[in-house]
Amino acid sequence: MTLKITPITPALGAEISGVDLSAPLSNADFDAVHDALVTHSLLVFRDQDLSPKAQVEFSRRFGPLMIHVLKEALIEDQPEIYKVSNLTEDGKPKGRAYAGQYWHSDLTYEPRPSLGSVLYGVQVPECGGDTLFASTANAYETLSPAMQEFLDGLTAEHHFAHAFRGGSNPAARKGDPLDERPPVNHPIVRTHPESGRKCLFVNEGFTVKINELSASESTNLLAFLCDHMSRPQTVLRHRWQNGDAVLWDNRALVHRAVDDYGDNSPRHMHRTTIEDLAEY
Ligand SMILES: O=C(O)CCC(=O)C(=O)O
Repeated sequence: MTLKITPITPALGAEISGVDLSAPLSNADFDAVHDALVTHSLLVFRDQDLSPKAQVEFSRRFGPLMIHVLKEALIEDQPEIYKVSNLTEDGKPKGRAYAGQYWHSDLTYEPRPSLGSVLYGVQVPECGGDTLFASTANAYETLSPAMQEFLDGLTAEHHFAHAFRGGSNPAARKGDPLDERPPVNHPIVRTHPESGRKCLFVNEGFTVKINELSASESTNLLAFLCDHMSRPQTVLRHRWQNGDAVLWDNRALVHRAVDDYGDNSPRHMHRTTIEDLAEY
């Protein structure tokens, strides 16, 4: 099969055909996929038939896999797979329902956040349940030089519990292990270790505050940056088909799920999350 890469938008995303992720990729194909990820930040592989084991094996080519803090959403004998699902079995949720309905990059509340994620659509709604992705490299590059200079060197606090505070998140519920992860700090601008591009590294979901600013300066600047990151020129909307595997670069993107479907539209996805070993 010949691997073909077709860009989706100028800022981010490409569709890759000619790759079967259920079998081990040759080193040459893996290198091509890896390079395309660094260039486009997000890759769509259509019509895949991915077992949890095959998804884990493909994801592991990029680095060690992270185990999600929400243990009840993991596949029992394959805990590297986090289930995003609104299905139930014997009255119990089959995975995390309506996850990530706020802009975020995966696991920024960890001391070592994620390099990238693979989300595989096992069963997706006929209509709705899209995922939005936005380029944080493009966002940084379209700020004025004065703002770029101001941001360089600042740090922000990230906390898992933040996404569940404020009352606006329908996914919040009792029993979340909110305190299992203490707050951590990260630079708010990071240089991508492979592309060399500077990327904003704050997000609506997990970023609590910019440490060096007053409370109101921090709140307003974060609101501006999150707004700037989600301009239409910077956003790709992925419309899911069963069998889509989407690989994205958490160092260069934020994403969010769209809550426009209901419990009568089954949506069941498998996610793997790759750890980022780079120092910033
Ligand atoms: O379900 C989706 O579309 C995205 C879920 C999400 O945000 C995540 O897995 O981090």
